[in-house]
Amino acid sequence: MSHSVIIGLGQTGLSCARFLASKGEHFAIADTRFNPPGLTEFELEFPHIELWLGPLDAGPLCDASQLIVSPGISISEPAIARALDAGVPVIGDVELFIREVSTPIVAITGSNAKSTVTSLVAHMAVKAGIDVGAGGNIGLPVLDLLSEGEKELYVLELSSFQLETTHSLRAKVATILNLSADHLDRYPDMLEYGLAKQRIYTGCETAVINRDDDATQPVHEFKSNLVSFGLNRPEAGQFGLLTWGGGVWLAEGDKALISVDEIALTGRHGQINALSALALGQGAGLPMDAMLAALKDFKGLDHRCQLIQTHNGVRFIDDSKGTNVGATVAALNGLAGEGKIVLIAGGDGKAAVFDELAAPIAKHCRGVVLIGRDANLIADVLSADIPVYKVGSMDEAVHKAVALAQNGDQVLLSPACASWDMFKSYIARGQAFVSAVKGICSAS
Ligand code: UMA
Ligand code: ADP
Repeated sequence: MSHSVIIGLGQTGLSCARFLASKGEHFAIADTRFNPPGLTEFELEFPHIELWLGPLDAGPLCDASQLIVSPGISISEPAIARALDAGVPVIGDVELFIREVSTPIVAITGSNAKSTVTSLVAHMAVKAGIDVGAGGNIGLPVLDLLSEGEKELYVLELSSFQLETTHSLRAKVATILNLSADHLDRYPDMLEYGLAKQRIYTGCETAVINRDDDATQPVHEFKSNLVSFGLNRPEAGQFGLLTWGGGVWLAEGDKALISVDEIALTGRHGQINALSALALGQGAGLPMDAMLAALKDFKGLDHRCQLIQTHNGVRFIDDSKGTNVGATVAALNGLAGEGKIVLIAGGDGKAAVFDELAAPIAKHCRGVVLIGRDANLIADVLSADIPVYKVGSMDEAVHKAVALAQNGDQVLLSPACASWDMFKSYIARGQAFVSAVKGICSAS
């Protein structure tokens, strides 16, 4: 009998199991972990479905009619690669989703700013009175969106891992927001990582590219519309910044749309994120007045350059979602102001090279406090002129940062690393920072 094998029993695997069960399809499920996070829920809901835990066995995978692989496990895993070689189709949850819906899709990838821009475009659609669903890598498996019935528009955040197993995406509008080193523990090099992201443009009606980042341009033959965003003055039909009436404005061509002082997102990277969302929203057919209204009240998401508190003239900023070098560079450049920055960084670097941190740290930082597994790798690239301290916990890191900071400075948690060596997630790491900050501020 034809049957699928789902690989991975996390959020994605569970959503795939529920979807296949709702269709009355046969399937089995496998996870390399002996105690995957979805186990208890799965056993309760699907007591009679075959479940294989521990190292993957190529035999049953080669006998499957298709493999539905979760993003957390690589398709180059030997047992999956054997099945692929044997001609077994390998897909993911996003492929199942797009085969199921006919609604227009806004598809968003990039190394950074995906969740912010996904949420902002969805917020723009809500302002326009459109019934919109947002999901994907942002934390809600796409198949879970189906429980609310088909929407008028989907805004999907797609990771390179999800794109690798997606074959028939035909987005109304698609973007690679930016490309910088990440997940090099999963890809042999930047080329392969970038090619996985390029899959977002497959069959799209409009591609939105970043003028300041060539790696966001489609590399394969491309005949659809191309719209760009960037921080310079835009050509006709493109999005950018222009100076008008003594102020700086977000603009489309030579048309000033909204003053940067009126948008709720802050910093240079806030402006670029607003511009990319305008380009995407326009590609999806959203009215400009609703998009501009959304920019006025969308303040950004938690743990992304989020102001926690100001105490004794020092601003404390939680950018725990700064999980790669590109994000931390953007945060440092975007937040730089009159005072200096005391940076708290470090964690699991996912095989990254940290050299690009050196210049913005030399320019903007008063000192750096390092935590986590790859603290020494970061310390090694920093100029000898910058005071660097290595500590063992978030509490110690915040104490040290407070001791270094002066009136007018910012204490910024932007680790340039994943959190997994010390915390359950970037959220737990951000919460640890916030509670340390609150503790210190209330005590002094
Ligand atoms: N794993 C195994 N064996 C398996 C399957 C998974 O060891 O057989 C491990 C992997 O090390 C992986 C972890 O389990 O790190 C989770 O993998 P999963 O595929 O079960 O993850 P889900 O719970 O389904 O969550 C996934 C995305 N996780 C990953 O891509 C690692 C979530 O993105 C996403 O929100 C969710 O699907 C819904 O779409 C998280 C993420 O970290 C936030 N994404 C990366 C990023 O943003 O940088 C790409
Ligand atoms: P993603 O979902 O891609 O991880 P988020 O919206 O969660 O993106 O933001 C992650 C981090 O990226 C933020 O915490 C911030 O440090 C950084 N960031 C925000 N905007 C940009 C940008 N336009 N370019 C580069 N980095 C950015």
